[in-house]
Amino acid sequence: MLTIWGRANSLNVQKVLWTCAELDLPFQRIDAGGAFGGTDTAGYRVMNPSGMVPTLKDGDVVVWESNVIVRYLCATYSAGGLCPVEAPARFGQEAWMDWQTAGLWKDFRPLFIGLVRTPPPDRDAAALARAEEATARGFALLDEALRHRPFLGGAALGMADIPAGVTAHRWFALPLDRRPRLPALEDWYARLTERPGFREHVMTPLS
Ligand SMILES: N[C@@H](CCC(=O)N[C@@H](CS)C(=O)NCC(=O)O)C(=O)O
Repeated sequence: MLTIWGRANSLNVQKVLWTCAELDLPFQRIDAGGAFGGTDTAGYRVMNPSGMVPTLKDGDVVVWESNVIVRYLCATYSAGGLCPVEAPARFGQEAWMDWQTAGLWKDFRPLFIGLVRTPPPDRDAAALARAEEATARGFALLDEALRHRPFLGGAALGMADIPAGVTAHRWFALPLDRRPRLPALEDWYARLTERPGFREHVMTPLS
């Protein structure tokens, strides 16, 4: 049985929960982070030096950093499935995963936090407009990649779709005044919404 530490409304925790669902892996989830706290203790920091969520324990193996946890689960339990065996295909997917953290979410996070977790009087309209533009550019890049294939790694869902898919859900669910039409991205997102694990763990109210 896997153990996952992290609050269920966290984007990074949702990546791990959805991955477990895709792989039919049973897990217990322990609320941690945000209002739940629990990430400042010495015991937690031994498992996850960053003091963030999520953290995964699989027997004696402890893994932290959400996209690394997704890679670990896919490589361990779905080699040749969600995680390609051949290096070119595998690292092609890994690139999208690193880009989700270092590019797409970095640009999108201020917009998400500003619109969902910041009271209207405290919002910085100029910063939100900049983040909205940068985020739209990021999703346009994903749209371009998805024009010639149904999923980021090719014909079937792969591990690269998980971080990007969780991020896309937040973008589509945000009450934005304008959102560019990105047909390939919209079709891919529609395919994700058909998956029970995505519906259960990712398509939850924004908070
Ligand atoms: N790069 C880290 C980022 C983790 C992260 O930022 N987690 C957030 C939740 S999405 C967190 O722990 N925030 C503090 C808290 O919830 O107490 C990862 O991908 O795991």
